[in-house]
Amino acid sequence: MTKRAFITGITGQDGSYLAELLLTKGYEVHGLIRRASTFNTSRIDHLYVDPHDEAVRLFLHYGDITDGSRLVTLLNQVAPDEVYHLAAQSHVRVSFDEPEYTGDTTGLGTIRLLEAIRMIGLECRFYQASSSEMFGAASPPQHEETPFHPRSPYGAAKVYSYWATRNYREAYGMFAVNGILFNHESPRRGETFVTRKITRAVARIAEGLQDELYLGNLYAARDWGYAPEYVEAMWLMLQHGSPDDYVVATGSSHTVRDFVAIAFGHAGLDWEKHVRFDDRYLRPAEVDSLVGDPSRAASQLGWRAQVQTPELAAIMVDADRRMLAANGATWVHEAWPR
Ligand code: NDP
Ligand code: GDR
Repeated sequence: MTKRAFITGITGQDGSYLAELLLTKGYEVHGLIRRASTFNTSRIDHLYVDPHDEAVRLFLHYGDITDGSRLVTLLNQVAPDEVYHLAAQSHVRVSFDEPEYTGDTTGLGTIRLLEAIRMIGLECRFYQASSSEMFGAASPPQHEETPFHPRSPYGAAKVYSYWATRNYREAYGMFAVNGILFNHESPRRGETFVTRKITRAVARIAEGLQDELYLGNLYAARDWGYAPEYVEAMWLMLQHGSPDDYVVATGSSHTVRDFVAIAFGHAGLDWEKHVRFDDRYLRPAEVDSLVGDPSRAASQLGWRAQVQTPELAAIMVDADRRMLAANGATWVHEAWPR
């Protein structure tokens, strides 16, 4: 029997890698996409097959995580075996500007989806994209039992979604899991997250198209891994015998300054000649240090990060340089598992 998956956030970084992985595994994949006045499917265009083709296994449906009745009709129609809930307003700095909207999408969106599943009596496994931002000010290393102390409206909304997921598991016996993923990046990372902002700038500076890069806090430490590996962990959680919550991380951390030095160094550039400070990129409250302890994922799922942060920075710089050389017109669809 072909398994059927439903992915919210399929047009994002993780959604695109997850769709790729599930199609490779023979799944029929259904994705929720937002209607926009411009195309927003550039990360998944390479997976698209004409719907008139008999071999088609990827289906896209308009909808929005703020529209509960649409989630009910859509889930009823698709009847998936596995639901991966990745859609969110995912930018921490932006969540301070748009706290109510972030609560509506990143927080309430999850309960809308869980409630839609419950209302129609759908027998499916549910994955919630929880985040290391829930730990916030808690001291590293952080693991599944570390108490949450979110430092942003985004982090607070993710804590709400985490507990909603656990509550539906405990209250209704749903196979619902939280993947508590630490930062993961790739050539498909959104351009306003710090790693991609840095690697794009490195590519442009190396070509003489730009001279300066403005950043905020260089001293925050993050546990940065490689996104294609992290979507594999999502899938493994839903194949496990029983539902549980898992930290997914590399187990080591670097500061933003380290990442800058590695990325510039990889292109033969001296970062101190190009990087400038701009306080507009500071946050009202910062998360100083995140380092995940992925022991549970290793022992129960057999999952371990392969790519560490220095190699990740090199992968991203190389990809951005290639994309720039190709006129920045397309995404680089690097072959899995690299
Ligand atoms: P992205 O920001 O790249 O993608 C977010 C996705 O959510 C996009 O497909 C976006 O659609 C969609 N979306 C946003 N708002 C809505 C809405 N109202 N209705 C429907 N869809 C919506 O995020 P990532 O791929 O990096 O992350 C995936 C998930 O994992 C997110 O929930 C994020 O918070 C979480 N996470 C990410 C981590 C990371 O390091 N990447 C770490 C831990 C958790 P559109 O393309 O139209 O904007
Ligand atoms: P984060 O990622 O907030 O960890 O959330 P981001 O890349 O935005 O910031 C990481 C750190 O870099 C510092 N920083 C800057 N950040 C941005 N975006 N732009 C800058 O110019 C800049 N200068 C310094 C930040 O202050 C911060 O300390 C990401 C998102 O993907 C979330 O959705 C996810 O849940 C978490 O990772 C885990």
